[in-house]
Amino acid sequence: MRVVYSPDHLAHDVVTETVMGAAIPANEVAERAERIRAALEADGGFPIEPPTEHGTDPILAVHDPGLLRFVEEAWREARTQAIARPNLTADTFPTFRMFEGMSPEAVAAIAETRSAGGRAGWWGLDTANPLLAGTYAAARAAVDVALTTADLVLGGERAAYGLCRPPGHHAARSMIGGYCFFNNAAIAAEAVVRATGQRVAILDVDFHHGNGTQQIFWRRGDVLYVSLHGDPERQFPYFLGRVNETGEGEGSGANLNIPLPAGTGDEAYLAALDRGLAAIAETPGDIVVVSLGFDTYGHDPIGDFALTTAVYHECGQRVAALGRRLVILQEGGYYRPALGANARAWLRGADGRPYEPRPAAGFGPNGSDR
Ligand code: Q9C
Ligand code: ZN
Repeated sequence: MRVVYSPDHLAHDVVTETVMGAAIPANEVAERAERIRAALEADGGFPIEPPTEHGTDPILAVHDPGLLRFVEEAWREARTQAIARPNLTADTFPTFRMFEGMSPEAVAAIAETRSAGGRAGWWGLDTANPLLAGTYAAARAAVDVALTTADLVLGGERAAYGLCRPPGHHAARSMIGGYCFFNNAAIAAEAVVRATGQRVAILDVDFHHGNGTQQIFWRRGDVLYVSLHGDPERQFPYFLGRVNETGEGEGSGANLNIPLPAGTGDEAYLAALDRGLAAIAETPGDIVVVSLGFDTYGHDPIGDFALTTAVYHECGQRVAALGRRLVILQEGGYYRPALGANARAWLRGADGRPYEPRPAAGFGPNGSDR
C-alpha cells in the first residue's frame, strides 16, 4: 500500500498542553508521526512518497476564508503584538452564552477582534491548538498529504494511506480545535465528491467524535458520516457525538454516531464497527474516507477503550471487506510506544496481508515499537 508523508509536520511541535488548568506533557507531538513512519518503513510493504501541492482552493471548499487567513497569520501577528509567549494559544472563547438574549442580527454584527489573543478565541474551540512559527506550513502539508492520498485512490489504487499530522477531524468550517487546524478528511472527501460526482462515506474510528466532520457535512446527503467514539457524556468533545444527531435537511439520516462506554474491548468494538460498516454498505458509492485513530488503544493516555494491537489488523480487514476503495487518513493516537505497531497492523489488514507481529527490525517486545 502506498503511503503519503511530509516532514513539514516536524515544525509544529510543543512540549506541554493543559488539561483542566494543569500543564502536562503534550500528547499531540511530532514523534507520533515519526513512530508510524519508522514502523511502515521497517515493514517494507509501504512505499512512502511526498505529497503534491494542491493550493488553498480545496481547503476553502470546506473552511471559512477567515479561518484559513487566521491560521496563516496568527503566529506572526502574535509576535507583532509583542505577546511574550513561545506560541499563541487561546484562553477566551465566544461561548454562545455570552450573547444570550441578543437578536441574531445583533450577534451577526459581532466582529472578529484585531487582537491575536481574541482572534485565537474567535476561531477556536479549546486550548489544544498552539500556533507556532511552523503550524501553518504543517497544517497545509497535512492537507496536501490527504489530497495526494485521495489522488492515488482516484487514480486507481484500491487503498492508500496519508500520514496526516496535525490531525483534522475536530476542525469545523469556521473553527480549529482538539489539536486540529484544517479538516484533512473532510477536505479529501469533498475533493472526491467533486471529482467523481458520487456519494462518499467517511468512517471515523478515532477515539473521539469528529465534531468538525459531522458539522461540515451535517446538511449534506452526498456525504455519509459514521463515527465510533467514546461517549461525549464523559469524553471530549463533550457537546457533540450523540446518537440523536442524525443530520438535517438533505443530510437527514446521513450521520450515524455510535458512542461507546469506557472500557470497550476488542469484541464490543468489532460489533460496533460492523454496525457502522453495515450503514456504509447500504449507501451507494465506491470510495470511503477513513479517519484512523489509535487513541482507542488500551494504553492510550487520553482514551478509555481497551483495544489491542491484534484487533487493529481485524479492523483493517473488515473495513477492506466492504469492497470499496479506501482513502485512509491518520487522526489521533497518543500511546507512542505502540503507534507504529498499531498502524502497521491496521494497514496490513486493509492491504490483505497477514498480521505477522514482531518483525525483525524496528520493533521491541510484544510487537511494540522500541
Ligand atoms: N486541553 C484527536 O484525537 N483534549 N484529538 C485534550 C487539551 C483534546 C483529541 C485536553 C483532545 C483532542 C485528533
Ligand atoms: Zn482522538
